Amino acid sequence: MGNYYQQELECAPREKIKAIQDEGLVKTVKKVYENVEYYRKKMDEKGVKPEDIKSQEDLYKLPFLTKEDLREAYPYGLMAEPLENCVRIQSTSGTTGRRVVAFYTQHDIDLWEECCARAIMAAGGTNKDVVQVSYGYGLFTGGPGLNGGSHKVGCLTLPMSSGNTDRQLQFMTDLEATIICCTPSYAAYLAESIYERGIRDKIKLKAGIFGAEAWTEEMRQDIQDKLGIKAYDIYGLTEISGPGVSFECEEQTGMHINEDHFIAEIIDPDTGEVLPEGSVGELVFTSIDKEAFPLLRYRTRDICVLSREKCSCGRTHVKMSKPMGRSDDMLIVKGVNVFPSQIEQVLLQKGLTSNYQIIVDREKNSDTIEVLVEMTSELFSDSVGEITAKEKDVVAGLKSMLGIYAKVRIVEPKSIIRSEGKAVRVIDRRNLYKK
Ligand code: DLL
Repeated sequence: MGNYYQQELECAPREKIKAIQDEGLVKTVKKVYENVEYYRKKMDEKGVKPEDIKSQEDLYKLPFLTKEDLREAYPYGLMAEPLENCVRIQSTSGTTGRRVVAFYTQHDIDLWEECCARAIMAAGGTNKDVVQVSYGYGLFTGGPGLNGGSHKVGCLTLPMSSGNTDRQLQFMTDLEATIICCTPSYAAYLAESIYERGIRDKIKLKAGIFGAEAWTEEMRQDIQDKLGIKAYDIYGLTEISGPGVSFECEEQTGMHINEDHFIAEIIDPDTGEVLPEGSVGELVFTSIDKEAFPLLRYRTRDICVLSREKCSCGRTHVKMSKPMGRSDDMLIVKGVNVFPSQIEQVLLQKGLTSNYQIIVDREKNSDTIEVLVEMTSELFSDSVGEITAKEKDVVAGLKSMLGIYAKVRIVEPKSIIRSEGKAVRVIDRRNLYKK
């Protein structure tokens, strides 16, 4: 039987979970209606009052919330607590301008870190473990979330943050880290570096907790074989708290959603209709016990399936499959959320055309992104030197917009294939989503 952080809640009978969800939902709806004008307006527009929501069977009556709402309400428009009660913000990576910002009270931080503690214990973690946290720290939720979870379990925590592979490997071997938390692509890169350096026998890892981006079963197998560990998936998003919204147990057949904190629905991304259990659709979350930033029916844009099949680990919380794709065009490149529209904005700002193509690939387990853009007729007559200077200028513009390096190639007019219907803006050669 499993290793739990909060066994009573993680393995609670369904009726108990439903009771917790119903109570939390009613409370949260009332709270946001009374304290957040943005919600009040949205609910009034839909003609729904807090009294109409008596249990999760009434959830469908509430309006959806999207990333656009969060951007519109930026920065404080959705905060449900007075500022003096809030202690932290986190934010999504890579977007300039109107970012998505989430707020936390101390209660919200505790709740989030407890979810991460559950994930660490589900991966076999105890207070005897040395946990190396190699997700980025800062506005990104990966580092702070797993760091907090590791503290709660009582593990010795190495707050490495991302990058600097030499230093990562030195600490990993010197301190004999037993659990590593990072993106799956970085885990694969670390595995390769360990072999290159011939230090495999110095590695004491037993488990890895990998998420923040899509990864395949083949990648899991490869990382497990190379490092001799069990590799666990972890899912989450900044808007809902961060990593740990759901996590894998030893069965490795999907991620348990922390249902005592979040209600999950699957909807048809085109019509918004709630789909029956077992359907593939867009995942929607409602938080039921967050104070500062409770979100009702937040559309994640992640496509997946939920399963209530009994799990051998003893946990009763519903499981979600690995995300199978997105219902919008967001890409995750080097752990950074990238929208093609941001790239287009930079190209147009720099006087280029909107005939472009984005090619995402993976070389040596590291994501690469290349932007091909057709030159304008004015540029066509320019010298090679001028074109190279323009490319560099766009590289700098993209770096400042996205925070990552993207290769830029200015190509001849009309050389990017035109499609009959929707333009094919993105070619993702990584094939990370299972079809
Ligand atoms: O990526 C939070 C996180 C940090 C999760 C560390 C796991 C580990 P955001 O930057 O807001 O938050 O990005 C959220 O990333 O909607 C998914 O599309 C994607 N994503 C997150 N985890 C997974 C996963 C963090 N395990 C967006 N598999 C989400 C596939 C994932 N995609």
